[in-house]
Amino acid sequence: MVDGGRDEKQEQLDRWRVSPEGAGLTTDQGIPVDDTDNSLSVGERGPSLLEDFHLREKITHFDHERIPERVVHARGSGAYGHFRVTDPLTDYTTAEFLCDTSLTTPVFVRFSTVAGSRGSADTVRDVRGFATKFYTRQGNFDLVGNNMPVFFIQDGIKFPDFVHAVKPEPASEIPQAQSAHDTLWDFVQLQPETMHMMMWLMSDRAIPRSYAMMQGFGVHTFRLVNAEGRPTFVKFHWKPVLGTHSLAWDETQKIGGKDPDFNRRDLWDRIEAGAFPEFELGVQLVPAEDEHKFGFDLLDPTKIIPEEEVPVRPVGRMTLNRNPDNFFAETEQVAFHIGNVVPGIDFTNDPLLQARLFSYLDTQLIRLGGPNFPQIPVNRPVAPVRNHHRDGYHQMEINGARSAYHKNSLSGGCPAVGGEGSFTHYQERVDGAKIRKRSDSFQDHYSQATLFWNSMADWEKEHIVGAFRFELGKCEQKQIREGVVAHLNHVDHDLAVAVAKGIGVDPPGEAVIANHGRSSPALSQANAPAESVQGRKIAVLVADGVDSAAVAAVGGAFTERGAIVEVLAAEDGFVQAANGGQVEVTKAMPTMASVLYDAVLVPGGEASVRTLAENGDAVHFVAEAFVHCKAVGALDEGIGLLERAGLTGVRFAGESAGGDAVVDQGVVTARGPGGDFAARFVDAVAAHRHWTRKKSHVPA
Ligand code: HDE
Repeated sequence: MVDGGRDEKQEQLDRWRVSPEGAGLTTDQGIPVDDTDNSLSVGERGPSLLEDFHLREKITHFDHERIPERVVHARGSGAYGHFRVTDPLTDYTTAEFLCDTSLTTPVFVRFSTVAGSRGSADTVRDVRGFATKFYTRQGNFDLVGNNMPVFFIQDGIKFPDFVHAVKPEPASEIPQAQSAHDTLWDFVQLQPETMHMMMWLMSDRAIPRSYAMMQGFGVHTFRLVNAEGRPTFVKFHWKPVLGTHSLAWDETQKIGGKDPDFNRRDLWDRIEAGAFPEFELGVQLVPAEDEHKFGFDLLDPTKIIPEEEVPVRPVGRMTLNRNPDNFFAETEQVAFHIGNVVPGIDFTNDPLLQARLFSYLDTQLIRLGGPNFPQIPVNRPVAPVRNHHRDGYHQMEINGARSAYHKNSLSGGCPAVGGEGSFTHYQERVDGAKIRKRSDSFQDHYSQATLFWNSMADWEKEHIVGAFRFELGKCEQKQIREGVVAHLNHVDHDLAVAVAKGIGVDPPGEAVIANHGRSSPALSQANAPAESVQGRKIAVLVADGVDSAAVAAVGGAFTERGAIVEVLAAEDGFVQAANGGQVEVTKAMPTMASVLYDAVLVPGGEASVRTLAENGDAVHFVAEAFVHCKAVGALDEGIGLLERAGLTGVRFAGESAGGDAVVDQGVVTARGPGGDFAARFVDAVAAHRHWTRKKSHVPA
């Protein structure tokens, strides 16, 4: 278990950590057990006895092992870490963890998918939750965000409708963890406020390569309040240090079968390997007097503030450096609540946010079985907790005070209220009639969807069109397909036509609204940092006769940069190298697949490549990696396997290349020793994917 740093939260958790080492088996009452494999019975073949307290206790506890899964975000993975502020926000907030650069604040983060059940696959098309609990000295602050900066609906009262639409259909409970079905898209066509979020959901953001390569957003506009009581609007952003990168759609579906735990495993392995995921916290700050200066309402959660209008100011860094010891105790029982704020951070009247303030505590009462869930170790603040709450299911504390009320004189008036540093709600003046009406300032549902579309690179647009076609193509009702296309025609005419053509809907004749032409480059993943290979996985395909020196040299170039190199052969064990030595096989090819790697390398060695060329798994491996736009590398005879895999139309190193690498569309090849192959191949892997590659001719 890697523990990248001790802090006060870890020390607190130590009190509850247990280990079986050196211990004998006991009942829950501490009675040593003589036999846990045979129940107490009358004779060897007779009935079991009710007095077998160990049997009854063991079965009863087992029967009660499950708690309700989260109604949304049921599938998730968590990790501990810490946060440090680098650029203090003292002018804006009294939240100490955002002001004091000497502080290290422990955190627990849970990443999740939204629609699927606890056992669903990681790589489905979905929003990802990104919830962070900061254990600050002023109490817990929970930033319960997503990896997309907007939401499907504007008012929380629509949340049950939305979730019922996206969840499996009520009669059949089909489909699991999929948005591609009639009820979701019926909801969308009748609720055009969803359109901006649907653009994000149909983009590659919905299929992240790794939780360490995903942005996070607080979504709502919050409020910071400084020592003088001055408020500032704020949007919270997490930016992954490794850049924001995604999988290919076809790949995600295959991974769903090959390794449904793909993102969970990736997070776990990164932390165990010491390649700790890191995120920069950023804020967009808007002075209170600028509230109405935008062309949209700051309280509308279907809108972003474009980064070009209000830059994201980096203020701190979070590192995730410790895996949980027990999934249930920590990741399953962690309870996030958007209402957990510390002095200096406050809410706004965003109607989605307001409804959330009710929902999280309510859901935790049912999920965790009573009001004492904040006493569960992972949920406990490191700040002291003293109040007059008493009793309830699973009360862990033995509170010796005679008085459980305020005011009291019997406990010296304690715990006292209103001390220094108490939370004081921002005193916003609000005045109005009680009405049920959506503000007129919330009525523009298309222009930011258009902004998103305009900001995409051509390949991102292709992926979006493909996603709409896939999802709508799964809808049985033609009128739903037509309804969505009609909305897309408000976003962008070309988009609507391209989608319509793929799903048997008449393309709209002309645009409803002219595209405003504005874009925001920060929205495109084409502009994400792509310099590091940390945590990337490279498959090296080998057979007897492989050039082991090439495996060692290229492999070394990756491992020293924090990447993971795995040697795959038809069978596990060792292969004989051309020079007489042995190369250890990491995994047998039939147990793996190209979709579980970021890149593939075929080293030279005539006999090795001849064998691989006869192996359908190996040939398919290369072809599929190519089709998924991954970096593909080959040395010397290894280039023959690329040819065998049908990679025509790519320029390879010729016989006279003289050692230096030839790079074409992310395919890196070289012949002869002494060249720059390793460095160029590292660059090709760091670039993540070569999305503009011409690949439709390769069958995979
Ligand atoms: Fe949540 N959401 N949500 N949500 N949400 C839950 O709380 C809810 C919304 C988010 O890893 C639930 O403890 C309502 C937006 C995350 O444990 C529940 C509304 C955003 C997680 C709930 C929203 C989120 C949840 C289910 C509309 C991004 C997982 C279990 C008013 C800013 C936290 C639970 C974890 C979980 C309600 C909308 C993010 C039912 C009513 C917007 C990351 O309380």
